[in-house]
Amino acid sequence: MFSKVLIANRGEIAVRVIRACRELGVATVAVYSDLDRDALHVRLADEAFALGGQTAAESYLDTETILGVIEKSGADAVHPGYGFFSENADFARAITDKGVTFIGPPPEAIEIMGDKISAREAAEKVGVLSVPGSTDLLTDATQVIAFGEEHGWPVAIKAAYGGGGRGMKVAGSADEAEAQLDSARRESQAYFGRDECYMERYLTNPRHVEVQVLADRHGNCVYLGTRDCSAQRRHQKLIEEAPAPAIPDEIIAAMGEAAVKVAKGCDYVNAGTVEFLYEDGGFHYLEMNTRLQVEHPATELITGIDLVEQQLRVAAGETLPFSQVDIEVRGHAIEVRINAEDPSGGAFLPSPGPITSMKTPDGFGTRFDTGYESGDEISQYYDNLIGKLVVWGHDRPTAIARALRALDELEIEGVATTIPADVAILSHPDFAAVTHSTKWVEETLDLSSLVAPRVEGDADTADETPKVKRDLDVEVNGKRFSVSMWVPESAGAAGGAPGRVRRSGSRGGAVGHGSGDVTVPMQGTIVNVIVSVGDEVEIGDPIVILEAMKMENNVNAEKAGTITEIRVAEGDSVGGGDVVAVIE
Ligand code: MV4
Repeated sequence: MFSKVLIANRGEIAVRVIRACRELGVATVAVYSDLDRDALHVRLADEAFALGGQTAAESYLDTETILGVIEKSGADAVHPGYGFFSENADFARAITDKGVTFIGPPPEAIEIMGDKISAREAAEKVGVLSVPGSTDLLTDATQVIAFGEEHGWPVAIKAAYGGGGRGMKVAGSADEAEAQLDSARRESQAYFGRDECYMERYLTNPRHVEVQVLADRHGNCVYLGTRDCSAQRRHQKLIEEAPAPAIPDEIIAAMGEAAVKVAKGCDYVNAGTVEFLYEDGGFHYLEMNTRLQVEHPATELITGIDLVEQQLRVAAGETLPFSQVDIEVRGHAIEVRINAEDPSGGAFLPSPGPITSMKTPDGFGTRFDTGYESGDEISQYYDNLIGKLVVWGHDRPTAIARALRALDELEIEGVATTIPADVAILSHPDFAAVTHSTKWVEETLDLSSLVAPRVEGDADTADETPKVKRDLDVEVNGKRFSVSMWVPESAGAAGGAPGRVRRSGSRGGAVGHGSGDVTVPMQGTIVNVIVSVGDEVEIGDPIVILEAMKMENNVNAEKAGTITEIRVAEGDSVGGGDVVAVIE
């Protein structure tokens, strides 16, 4: 086993990995951005190193700085968590070259699955069926038309280097082929910096079912049951459950075996997830995620297997301690994602800011994984996942009831959360009856009358005093050290005015009133400009779509009038408060 693991991540997943290491007697090294100086993962780790910077690019994604810290810390392994470097083959190679173990799959497997066309070919090679489609790069809409005429419409046009549904467009008929291909290319370019696309028959009402796999370096690979992640909105999962309900045992077994074949076919090692679409009793391979996923705890609760422990063990060269026949699925687990988003009216607007108070649920079968405590702040610069409620019940109705009970106990003040939307899903008869699909939240669930008032905590309970950096020289047992202290501004000799300053956390001035200047609420990327100069708009009409905090957000008109100016194009980076268009 390793002696010291560096966790190249933040938030709940960093905390999750630190806990597993602690139980195995492995020392932990946290890294942190300026904003995360006092974060829970930093508080829990044995050691912590500053990366500097605020945005993910300046901190958790700064390769050179992270590589430097890995060396400085003396860590013999790195756990990437999810996101950030978790599916970056170059990073995996860079640390392996230093003699440090990457706790994840071999870089070659990451590369095969990162390219969605080679990911299709990888399944084809081992006889696992994908959705009917082609592995040719699309150069012309006539290819889409020919495919649609032969296999039937609609046809999905997907980004070859995409993921998460971004850059995916659907052509319903031959006359939509050209426009949808152009649109898919543009969006792929904006998101991924390249525009290669391929196509598949589009399944109109599938469920998203995935299989957890685990492989060691000695050729052993098992599947650990299924998860259903159909309750999602705009490719952001809201609720996941394990096992995928209402699927015959023999289909589950066939899906598991298919997943193991795909994993073995690319010499996979470590934990991974093979995604399928399930429709009309049949399943189709979609792609493989070469990382530990957000929803892994649902699998842990139904199998009793600690996936992070097993990741560490197989990365250290151990043999899997079980084979397929030893794995039993018991009961039912549900994971509820709690995001700092305001779901009022079904809008899901990001809601960063300080968590003035948080009381988490407890009790039989109840687990809450989070990276925050009362007083911590959800930054606009990172993923806005506050935590994950994961419950186990001996059957699905028990798990649903337990999830609702636990959500009732969960109290979060200071930021708006997705809890009301989660409750709406869990208490809906369609969810109970498993008649939902990946379209259900967006097309059937009615969240229009949902009101999630932001619970404003007492501002004085949060530490709102701005801190400043003070450098000091100290001597410890005669040895000189330079230390940096972060002290309240008012405590320093120099510095700003004493006293409390109210942070502009609430909505960041995002929702101006009736202004003709259309501003974006936070930094992000423009993925779509919906209007043109000269268009007439009404209050509430979408003007641009901004991707921020992993979400696509409509930026809407706050007054009616004519668009006189558009200041951005697809793919542009913008900062909070930037004016993107003008209405007169
Ligand atoms: C599809 C599809 C239907 N037909 N491919 C979206 C995310 C990416 N992993 C693949 N996705 C889809 N691919 C074909 N040929 C429908 C989706 C899809 C989806 C998949 C999983 C979970 C949620 C989804 C929501 C919308 C569309």
